[in-house]
Amino acid sequence: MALALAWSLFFTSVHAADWVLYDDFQNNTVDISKWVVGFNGPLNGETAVYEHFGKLHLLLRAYGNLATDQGTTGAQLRTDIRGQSPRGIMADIEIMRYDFAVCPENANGRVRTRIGAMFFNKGHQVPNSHENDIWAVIQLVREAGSTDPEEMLTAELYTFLCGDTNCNQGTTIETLKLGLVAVGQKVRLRLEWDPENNRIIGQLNDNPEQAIAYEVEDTLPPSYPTRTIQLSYSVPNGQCQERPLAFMHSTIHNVWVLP
Ligand SMILES: [Ca+2]
Ligand SMILES: [Ca+2]
Ligand SMILES: [Ca+2]
Repeated sequence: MALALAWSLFFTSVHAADWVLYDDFQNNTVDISKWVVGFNGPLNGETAVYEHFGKLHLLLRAYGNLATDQGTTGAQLRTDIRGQSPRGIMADIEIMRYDFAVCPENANGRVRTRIGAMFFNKGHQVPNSHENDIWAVIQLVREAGSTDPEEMLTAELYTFLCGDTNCNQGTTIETLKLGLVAVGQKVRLRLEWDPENNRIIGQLNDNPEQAIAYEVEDTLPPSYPTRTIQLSYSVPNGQCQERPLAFMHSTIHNVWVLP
């Protein structure tokens, strides 16, 4: 027992020494020398990004498209790390609230807050395209059809081989469940690229770390070296009694990078 404690203290201190605090959101202003804020996709609704008393708030409320009964509508609110390409991102995140309204016959969609990175390209870069970039993510996600208890989100690590310009299409390499997280529970997410051992590491709080191994080349940089924190949704189109809706409000308390 004493030995186990000593080891855990040892690893905690090594861990803390390597990671560098990137932002703790202390001055009520989003620092544009550190972050590029953007929005991808249509916005049928409202969105907000603001810093308030030590936290970055991300909020998105969006509705399905009434013009069609087919498919889903999705978009993402993104805060990208500006001008550097760390090989890890770690963040303290709390989901304040989420909400869904979907039609029973088309209960598709999800809301999620995620940290993600394009760490490398597998070897055939395409100009002005994410094709062949490897997209690695830890997300706190609620699926519209989830049978989990209310107010619970799944924390999962996944890696994806991008197959088109914006990485909308591609191939999932692997998805690993890291655990369940409650609304209002502040958690620490750690995403790290380990090129020496050909793997992407994910960790939730102090749980044992998990990793997705890959077998592709990892010596080329990605086309766009993205490091990002995002809130994104997809919601079914069409109309039933209640118009389909997705909502999430998240707070990011602190962000660290592994240079
Ligand atoms: Ca600030
Ligand atoms: Ca903070
Ligand atoms: Ca390697």
